[in-house]
Amino acid sequence: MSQSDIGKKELKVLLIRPKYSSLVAHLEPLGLEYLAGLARDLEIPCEIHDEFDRPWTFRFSRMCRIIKKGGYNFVGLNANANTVDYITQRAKQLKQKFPGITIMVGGPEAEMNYREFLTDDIDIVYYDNGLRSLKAIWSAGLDIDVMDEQTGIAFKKNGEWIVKEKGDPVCGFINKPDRTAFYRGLKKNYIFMKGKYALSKASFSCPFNCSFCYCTKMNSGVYTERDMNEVLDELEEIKHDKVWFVDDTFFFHKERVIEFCNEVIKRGIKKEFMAYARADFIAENPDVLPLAYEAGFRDILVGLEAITDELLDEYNKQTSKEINEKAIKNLLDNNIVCDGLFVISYTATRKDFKNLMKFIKDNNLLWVVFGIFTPYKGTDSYDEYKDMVVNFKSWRLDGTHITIKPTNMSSFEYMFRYYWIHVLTYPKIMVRTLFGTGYDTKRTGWF
Ligand code: B12
Ligand code: SF4
Repeated sequence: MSQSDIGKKELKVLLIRPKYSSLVAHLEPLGLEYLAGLARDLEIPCEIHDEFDRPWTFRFSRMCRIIKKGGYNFVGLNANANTVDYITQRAKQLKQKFPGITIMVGGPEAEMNYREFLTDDIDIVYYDNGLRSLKAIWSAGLDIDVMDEQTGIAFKKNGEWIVKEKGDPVCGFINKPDRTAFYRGLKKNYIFMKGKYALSKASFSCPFNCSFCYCTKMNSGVYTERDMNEVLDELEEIKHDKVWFVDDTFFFHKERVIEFCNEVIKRGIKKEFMAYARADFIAENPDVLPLAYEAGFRDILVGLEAITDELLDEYNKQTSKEINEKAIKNLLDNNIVCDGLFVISYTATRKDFKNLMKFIKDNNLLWVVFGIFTPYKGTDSYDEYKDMVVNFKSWRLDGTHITIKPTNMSSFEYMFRYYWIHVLTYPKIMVRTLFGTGYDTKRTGWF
């Protein structure tokens, strides 16, 4: 693209969320909704094309049709680790078909690994904390001098990539999301066996440092919290009864959690909440749980990760098997579902798979999610394992594929056992949901 293409444009923006296969959930594209909200405030015509709402077939021709029909001259793509190749390939195709279009990539993968997108066909890569730089460049119609003054973006000047330093961490959003895509996509919205959820985010990054975790590196690795009243106002505005707080650790500062719950009750907000918490917080603070239940918390996602102290130490989790067990018990005693998240190590033995099932049974865990250990680029684990990775293609980086060769069995047997633990656990979730007892945390049987 020539420089003249990028300077001072009347923008018409199409935001695209690439589709990837997911049985666990299909939820609103909250990141892009924040961009759409910004466009709305700046009076820039903008639409979200969420590929999750559309079939797998004719994806490119559909994309082209939408661009043509809407007259869009700016395409923004949301990137995750598992969509990098798709995005770089689509950018190439789009540039061939619409040479005058500006293509920008942002999102979680771009935030840390922006270099992956510095290709001939992409014009701007966005990796800043927050959307201040985007606001400036959109307001200026992509004026090259204004771009040069920003933080956290890479763009081309005279055919060369200019890479700007990332800006400071943020502790809030500069605009409200435009939830049109959420309400429009509600029909297809789901979390496996749980129903439809809106998303909200009340903090950024995580103060801990688990070796496999990408989240803790986000927002320049600085944990910050949004203004509580702003979050509560947002909740009141969401016209939906179930909300998932996608904060990496919602339950961190005890006083804040208590204040949040009291305010929800005081304001009469009647919603069901789901959120992430660490096992040590739940184990140490059972007194918060009755209040959390009263405020509406019904699901707490806990990264239990492993069932041995050795593996937990290796992940730098700073918890233990005992803490995990205590956390599960505290949640179940307080009628809150513990959604146990496990990472299956490449070192897993047959006995480990068996012990995992025993742990789940002994602790009466019903809701479980298993991910295969994946050393995402940008994490400490990647530095440690980058020489051991196999078949590290982007579409395989979704936690359901082997990227490090199992050391204690063949890849075939490992995958078989990985699927088998789902066969052993998921039918019970389905039956219990069918019988309306999926949230009866004291129940142990199948019905
Ligand atoms: C909710 C969630 C999910 C949900 C899906 C949500 C949905 N909307 O459909 C589910 C559970 C399905 C999911 C699945 C996966 N997820 Co996920 N998920 C999240 C989580 C917790 C929150 C995402 C969110 O809503 N953020 C809030 C919004 C506001 O932030 P945002 O999307 O980052 O957008 C901001 C910026 O990035 C930027 N931006 C975003 N897009 C764009 C585009 C442009 C053009 C620009 C300029 C800017 C921009 O602007 C936004 C506002 O500031 C994040 C954790 C996190 N800390 O982000 C992980 C996270 C995004 N997931 C991640 C991953 C890898 C996955 C998986 C692909 C694999 C896995 N093992 O988890 C799977 C897919 C598995 C499968 N096959 O189903 C990683 C991404 C790492 C990476 N390098 O890409 C994260 C960071 C967590 C992690 N596991 O480490 N996920
Ligand atoms: S795994 Fe959870 S606790 Fe650990 S760093 Fe990531 S978000 Fe924080």
